[in-house]
Amino acid sequence: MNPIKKYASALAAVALISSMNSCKPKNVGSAVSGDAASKTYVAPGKYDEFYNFVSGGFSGQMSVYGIPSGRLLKVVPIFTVNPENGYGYSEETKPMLNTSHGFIPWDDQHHLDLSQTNGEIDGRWIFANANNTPRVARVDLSTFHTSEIIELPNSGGNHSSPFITENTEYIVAGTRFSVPPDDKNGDVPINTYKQNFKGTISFISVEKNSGAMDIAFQLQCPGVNFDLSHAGKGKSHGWFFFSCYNTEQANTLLEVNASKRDKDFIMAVNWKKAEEYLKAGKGRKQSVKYAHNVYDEKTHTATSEIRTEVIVLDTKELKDICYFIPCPKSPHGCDVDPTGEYIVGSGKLAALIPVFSFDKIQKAIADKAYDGDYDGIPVIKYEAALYGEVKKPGLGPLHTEFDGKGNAITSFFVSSEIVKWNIKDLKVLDRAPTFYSVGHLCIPGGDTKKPNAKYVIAYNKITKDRYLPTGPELAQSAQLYDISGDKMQLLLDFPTIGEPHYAQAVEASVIRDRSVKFFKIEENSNPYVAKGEGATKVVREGSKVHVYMTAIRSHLTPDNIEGIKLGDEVYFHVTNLEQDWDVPHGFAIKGAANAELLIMPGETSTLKWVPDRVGIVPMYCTDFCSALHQEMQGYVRVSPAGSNIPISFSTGTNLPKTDSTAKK
Ligand code: K7E
Ligand code: CUA
Repeated sequence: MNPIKKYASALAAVALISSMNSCKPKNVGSAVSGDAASKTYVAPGKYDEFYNFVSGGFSGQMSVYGIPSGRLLKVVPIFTVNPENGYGYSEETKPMLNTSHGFIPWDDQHHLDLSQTNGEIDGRWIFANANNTPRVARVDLSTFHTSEIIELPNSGGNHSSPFITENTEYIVAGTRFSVPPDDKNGDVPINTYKQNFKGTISFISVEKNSGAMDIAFQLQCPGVNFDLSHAGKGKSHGWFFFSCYNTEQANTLLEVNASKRDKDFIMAVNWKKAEEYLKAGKGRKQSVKYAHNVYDEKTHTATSEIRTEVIVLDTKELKDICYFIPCPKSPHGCDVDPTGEYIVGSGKLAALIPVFSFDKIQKAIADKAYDGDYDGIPVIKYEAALYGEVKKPGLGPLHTEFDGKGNAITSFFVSSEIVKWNIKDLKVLDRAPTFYSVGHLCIPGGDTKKPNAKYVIAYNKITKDRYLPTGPELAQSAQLYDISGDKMQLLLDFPTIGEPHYAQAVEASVIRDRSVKFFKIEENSNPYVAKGEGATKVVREGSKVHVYMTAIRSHLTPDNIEGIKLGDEVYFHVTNLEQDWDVPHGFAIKGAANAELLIMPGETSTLKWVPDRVGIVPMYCTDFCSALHQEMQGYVRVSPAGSNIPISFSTGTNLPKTDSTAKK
């Protein structure tokens, strides 16, 4: 074919797929049966049975729902500043969003994975990826605080992440965009992709007790797009599987140019082998720059350091780490069943679902059943790795979760449905429409060794006619299905925050009793803590003024402050003295160019304020903390730059005596 014809035919193929985007499921009217309401009704005062942690997509946050009610419990800020509670605005939390590019207030958060022990969810942490400026975060599920964020060098768009090994030994981060390595001259023509661009996969170790993350090593791989991944488990523990697309190595119009090959790859990674090479000193130390940010629950303060080295293993030179397995048509989801034997690849443009066998892959490697290599990496023969194909499952398969009873459920974006099929005989058992264009789906524990297959939740991209209209942008949405019987039954729609991608769910009992209720004030080691009202003070250090303030129902101490001058930088270090559950105080001051603080009991938080005019400035508590919450307020007096008004502060008295320079 001449290039123009080839281009045209590829375009036609894409147009066909695009035209399928508007497929609507049939039998819409009969989708919900009469007992759905009772199955999702959680009576007032009763708790939900499951926590559901849902990625926020372009909101950069994670939201937490109760299942089966679909009630929103909390939004946890991870990569995006959150004025609601001061995350990323308070002096203590700003370092969490530091990167090698400086402070970044936003990211695109796609996947979450709960920590596991022996392949089961242990309820300690949940990890999150950042898809724009490559990072991985750890959220502590005793506080629901983001505790740690690590940036990833040699990467561009951390999409296939943060998938976890069965004992949380590692979480991985595979780059979506291949890019020139950070220590190479990146000032190259973009069309030198094939020569200069590399794909990097990071293995981030997680310390057993503290959860502390560290980049253990990186694998330098051919320049393709890594999309999703899952770890082996059970018999395949020690292996990791990544879907890749753009094996065409296109750098422009990927819609067409990365959709040409009949098959792309799933990359199987023997990470135990990589560990051996690492121990044997086969890694190359590479100088790079990446941020590592840690939040300390004792000082209630984050610190950020820039690290300058990673160890890179070259998978072209170091044999037996990586193998490519052909997988039809731009694979997206890459999911491993609870036994660890079956690896499911979902080609976005494929009309079937290939299921690969771990045993067959091992045999293929032993027999060298290869179809040559791709950029130095052996390509296993498709048939040699294949267990079988699910025929005509639907259009546009994306992601698969498992029910632990020998079945898989796959989402289909184009045909807007979820489809249940049997892993052994690869027969389709049931299908249910989604409204509409489902992306990820989630069964509690559905990517672990022990799923709890009561429900599946579908996270949809398009809602069209499902909710009251809200202008051009409609609500994003999740849908809950009962999968306890043979037939999947739609129970509930609930809107989500941001755009939901992957989600995790777990029995509430695994997490709820871990909740920290308040921070012990005697353990507060923030350098600016005031452990009682007697310790409050206002201290001038040149043009910086530090206010050591306390909050308790229902006053701030001090609540009258004078002697602030134009040109000062004022730091309000507010300690919440309460020692009881569910009594946060807020703090805000007029004209502050950031956000409020929301201070948990026993915690200290700091708001920076630069006054911009002379006058009296109100400040107050923002959280309705008691019947006299509206009384929880005070004033700051701002004087001209050259003024000689001394610093003074008080609560409940009018000391100091009336200032002589004040106008009568
Ligand atoms: Cu399918 Cu970013 Cu996991 Cu979304 S990705 S759907
Ligand atoms: Cu404290 Cu309102």
